[in-house]
Amino acid sequence: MGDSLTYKIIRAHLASGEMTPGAEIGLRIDQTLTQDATGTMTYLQFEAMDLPRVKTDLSVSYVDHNMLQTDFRNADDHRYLQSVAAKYGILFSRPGNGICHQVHLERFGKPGATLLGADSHTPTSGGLGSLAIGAGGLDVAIAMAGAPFYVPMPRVVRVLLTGKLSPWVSAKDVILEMLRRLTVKGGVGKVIEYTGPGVACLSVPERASITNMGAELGATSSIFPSDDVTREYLAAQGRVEDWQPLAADPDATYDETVEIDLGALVPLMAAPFSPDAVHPVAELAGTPVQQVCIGSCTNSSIRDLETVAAMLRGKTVAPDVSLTINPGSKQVLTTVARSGALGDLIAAGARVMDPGCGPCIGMGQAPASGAVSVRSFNRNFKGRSGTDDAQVYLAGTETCAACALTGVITDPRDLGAAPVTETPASFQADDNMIVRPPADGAEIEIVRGPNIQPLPTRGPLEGEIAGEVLLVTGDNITTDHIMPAGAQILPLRSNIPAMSDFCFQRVDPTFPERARQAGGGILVGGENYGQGSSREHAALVPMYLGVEAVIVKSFARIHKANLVNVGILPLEFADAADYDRLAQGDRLRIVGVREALREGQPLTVTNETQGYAFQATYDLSARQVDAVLAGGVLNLIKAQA
Ligand code: MIC
Ligand code: SF4
Repeated sequence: MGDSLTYKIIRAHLASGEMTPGAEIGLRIDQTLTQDATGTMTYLQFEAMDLPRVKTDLSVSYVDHNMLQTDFRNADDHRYLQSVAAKYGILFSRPGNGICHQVHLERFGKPGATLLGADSHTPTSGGLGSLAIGAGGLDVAIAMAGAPFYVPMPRVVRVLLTGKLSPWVSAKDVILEMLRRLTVKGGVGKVIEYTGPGVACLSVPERASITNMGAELGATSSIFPSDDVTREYLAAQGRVEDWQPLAADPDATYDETVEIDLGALVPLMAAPFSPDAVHPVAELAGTPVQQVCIGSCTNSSIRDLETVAAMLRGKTVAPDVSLTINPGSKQVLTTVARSGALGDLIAAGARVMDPGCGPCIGMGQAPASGAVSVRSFNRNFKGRSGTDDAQVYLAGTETCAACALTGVITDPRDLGAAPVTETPASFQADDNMIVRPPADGAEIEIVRGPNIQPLPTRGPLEGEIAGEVLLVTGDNITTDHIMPAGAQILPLRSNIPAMSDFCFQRVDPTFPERARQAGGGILVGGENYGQGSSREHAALVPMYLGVEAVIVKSFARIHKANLVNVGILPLEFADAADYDRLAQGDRLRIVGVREALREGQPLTVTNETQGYAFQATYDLSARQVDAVLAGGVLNLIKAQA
């Protein structure tokens, strides 16, 4: 029996553990990436490890999320990141160079390499055959220190692609179809591996749109083989030497198979407020649209912008629509500027902005009250756009441009013949906005503005956890619910005390005050708790507010790892029915915690308010138990040193 591509790359990077699905493995990491919103915490943690230099083959620090610079804080963060990069041997991608995932795909992603990124959409580089995984900042800091990354050995899903996309149907529709079938928790614990004859019809940026949004399935990663199409892409990037052919063995075995006939797909769209609320565009057609946003790490490639330009050429954006465009990178922007497509976009009335995340993370361009916004992005969680009651839909670039032209949700197939765009044979590959570190950074001073506050810490886990249930949430709670982003809060990413005022702001604005009054407590949630962003702030801030345990029906992977990393105990209901009995304000007590964790025994949780007890379990490796007992991974590392 042969290996899947996922198994081949894992086998080549296995540092510890058995390749049994669900069991913890240690993976050697070749490359890391960070972005500014998660980067400051990551590097504060790397600094705490007291090493002279990173030990990876390549580490890149990108600035792409927060570039509004409404005051000194944001610019201070950029300066801090640039100085840290120079000191520790990290490449620094300057603001304006583009979205981390797009730039990494263009300039650094490598078939067969492992990439760990402090951002959930890191699997974008899976589009060229890299095993790319998103993680919390501390895990990335540890990888930069040369230690393995620990993750449950994934199950591997084979997606067999057959046929060929019809005109007006794009790669985005492939991943929306996956979300329609598997839902936002369908990928948890799995790597999604794309195979089959349909693969060859997809370009690398199209493959990357698909692997990017595998994050919305909750998947550990998504990956395409490295073939002639990959070779051509890398050659056009002037780095054909990074290419190697890679694919699953012909007799590879998989845990699951999903079949998609590309030819049978139609333009799809995710309705508010979840990326898996997928419908054919035709079903939603006619709804008036007030905003269209094109960009984000999912759909901001040269192909995307050339397609929009071809559709808009000589026309004008509908009078009630504001169309914004964020190119994915400087390379994309320069290419469309030189080809003339940029002129077509501007002439048609598009508002062209910085290459960066922009409206995707609520950094400007918040829609009007109750407005319908159609976006080529990957997340439409309530309030993420900056407007609580905005109705955000997710679609491919073709559908977005069609809506911008007509002012209503429009199936692009109603517009006649699809535009034909040409991919340039070589790209504007210029790394002049990447600052390379000096050979020796010992003399470099790290520059810290007043917004960069020290990391909060906690002591070891006590033998007894007692406290009140601070909040009971439903299923699929995202890290955007726990720790929102946006223009008001992102500048505080290096300042946990200041961020804590916004914890669970959109779920219950009284939460931070109540948590402080109660001196901490316990959180309760449903299925897939903590899906979405990798931001470790969603664990650090509750820890700072005194949360000691989170009890849920199930966790999303990255958030659970982040809880362990900061020393919050992640527990699961042994019987999901117990979730229904708990109420906010109930006092819970768990005794003998340390012994039970050491022996791998379930915990008994006594509800003192209602007078009953229930069982809670946990799925933690021995390493994770040690981390929780120590009060977090940094405490553990210090103790071991
Ligand atoms: C996101 O898309 O939510 C982000 C912002 O890129 C996050 C990272 C962050 O919160 O800084 C992610 O996806 O991990
Ligand atoms: Fe940036 Fe949006 Fe991509 Fe996150 S999902 S990295 S905010 S573009």
